[in-house]
Amino acid sequence: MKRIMATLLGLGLIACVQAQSDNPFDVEVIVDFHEPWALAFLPDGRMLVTEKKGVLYLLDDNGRKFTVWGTPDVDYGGQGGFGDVALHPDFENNGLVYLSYAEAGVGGTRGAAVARGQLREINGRDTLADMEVIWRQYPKVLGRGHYGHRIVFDDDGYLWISSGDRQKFTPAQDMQSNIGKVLRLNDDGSIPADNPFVNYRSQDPLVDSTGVFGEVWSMGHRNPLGLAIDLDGHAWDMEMGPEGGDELNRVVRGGNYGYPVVSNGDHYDGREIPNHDTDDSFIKPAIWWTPVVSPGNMIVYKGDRFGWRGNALIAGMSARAIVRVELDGDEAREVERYDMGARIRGVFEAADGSLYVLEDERADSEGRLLRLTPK
Ligand SMILES: [Ca+2]
Ligand SMILES: [Ca+2]
Repeated sequence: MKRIMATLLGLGLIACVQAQSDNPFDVEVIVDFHEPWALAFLPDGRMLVTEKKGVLYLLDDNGRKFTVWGTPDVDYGGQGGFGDVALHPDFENNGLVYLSYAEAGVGGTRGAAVARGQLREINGRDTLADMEVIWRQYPKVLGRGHYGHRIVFDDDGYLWISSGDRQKFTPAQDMQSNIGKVLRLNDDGSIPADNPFVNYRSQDPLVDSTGVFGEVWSMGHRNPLGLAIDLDGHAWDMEMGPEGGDELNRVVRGGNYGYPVVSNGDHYDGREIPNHDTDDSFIKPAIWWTPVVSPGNMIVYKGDRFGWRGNALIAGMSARAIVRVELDGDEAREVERYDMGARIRGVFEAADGSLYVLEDERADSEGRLLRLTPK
């Protein structure tokens, strides 16, 4: 069967094959990538796509890929490498592109970082010039998991970063670190004066992590791979749970989402984590999933083309599907699930309301870019 599918793909008949699905959209295969992670649309219709191993591509209208130069070195391995890509809200005037990625530290430690540079053509090559790091996970730790590092701008121009717990559990509840948190920054990485913990001070006089407290918007997050702003300008995060217990949260100012004290999943070694309903001091998820979805990313759909305006769309890796969720105030419910037949790393909305999808991997590819249009 795989061989037949591959042959059909080679003949360009995939649209015909996939049209037999019940999904309310047609699927067009644009181009192949190797471990793609994120995508951002330029105002002229071209796209930036990150590959985890550390390559940033510009993709033109014809699906041709051009390497972008000047990007930072990444620590590739495990869950680490290039992460997200986002444009500054005023990109048309300042050309600024933001990248998140895993960065090596001393003694085998690692951490996510966010850098920005200006997209320019230099000597005929698309280049990110004047790259500067504007944020780092603190502290760097051993291991290559749970970076999180989705980045998104809200309607007021603040930069939001989801910072995973790095598989270290307790730092998600520890204000000496910015891991296991959702963060809100100014576009240059500085701390907005109205963030909830700007006046927090450590009780330990030996601790000097000045600046880290102020970045925090909410805490107690595990591995938030989905981060999106809804139609009201409010942030939501979608987290991978441990064994079970993926969760969607409306992220409120100063909120504590409970990890690792509570989770509707449990540890992989079988040890139980008390469920959310055992402790009212933490905010409960708007939705939780067991069996899990394993989110790649999440958007809130803002166009008109699909009739899904205001809904969250979650890229499901283990679910091998796009999960559509209705958001209503601080409540949410899953309304439909679209089987994609592959692990889905990301779903992205173009200016015209069409959807682009990055696959994580499949039998015959390491990750294709698809375009979805309503039937
Ligand atoms: Ca939680
Ligand atoms: Ca549990």
